[in-house]
Amino acid sequence: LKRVADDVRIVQEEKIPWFPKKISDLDKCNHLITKYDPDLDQDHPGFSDPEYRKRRGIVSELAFNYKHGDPLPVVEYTPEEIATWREVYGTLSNLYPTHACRQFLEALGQLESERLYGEDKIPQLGEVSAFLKERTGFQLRPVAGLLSARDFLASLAFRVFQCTQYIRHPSAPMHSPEPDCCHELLGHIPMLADKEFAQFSQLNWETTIQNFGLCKQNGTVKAYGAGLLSSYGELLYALSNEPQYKPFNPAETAVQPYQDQSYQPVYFVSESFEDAKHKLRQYSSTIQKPFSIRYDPYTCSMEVLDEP
Ligand code: NLE
Repeated sequence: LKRVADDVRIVQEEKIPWFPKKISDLDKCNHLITKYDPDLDQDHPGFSDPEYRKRRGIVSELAFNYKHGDPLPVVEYTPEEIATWREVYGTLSNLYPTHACRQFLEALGQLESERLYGEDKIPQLGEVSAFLKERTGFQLRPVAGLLSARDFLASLAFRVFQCTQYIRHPSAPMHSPEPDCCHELLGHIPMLADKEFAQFSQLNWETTIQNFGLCKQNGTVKAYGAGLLSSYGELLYALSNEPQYKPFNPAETAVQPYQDQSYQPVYFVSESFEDAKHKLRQYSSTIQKPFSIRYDPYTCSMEVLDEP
């Protein structure tokens, strides 16, 4: 009898597409979407700059070679790269007080007072990962470019955030078509230092809202999406009266395509993080799954549970 039960179990498991079950499985979550990278996207500001493409390739190589448990790679940034960072950081800093949500401003303030963030150096992943680990248990690993949504979200389920380390092209500091270290460090990291937001993220907060979300705070609309917080151009645009706003609604947001080449036509506004979390939970409970999973934080692994 037992053998029959085991056979049934095997058949069931084969139908389930592969997903990482332990944190070291994230070494296999490295599928990139290459349509926005400078080798393929003719509109990428670095497309016709072979030096830039070579440098981006070298930095990406560090991520390709990385295995779970290795120390996070250190990149020696060039003076030109630091100048790009300075421009992005300096310009965005002027907008944050009026445009960014409270949680972002608090975390950025901490990163600055601990001297991890400032205009003069590009923060290294190792020290930023230690900062996050202490606050919300999030940790970083390097990634070579824009990840598939599946791999990106699977990593979040382990409280691992995959970070690019190369920097955007100096000719276009105010908007990058692909993620780069400015996007990760300025857009995502401060939000991941907030306990509640970290929890949403682990719940597989989907990618559109993670990058382009807005929320109401004290009666005004503020940005928390990372793609906005790292792009001076889009941050201004998103909070102007040009784009369309819709209330955050997971069923609609989940299927709204986003595009990185330019700004979004529609932004979703949450009443509050609390409300957004509630809506997301409700929505997730409607998704049909043949099994459920539980994350075990002691072993950093997923337990697959049979549906009762
Ligand atoms: N457009 C963003 C920026 O300029 O920082 C990057 C978006 C990556 C999804």
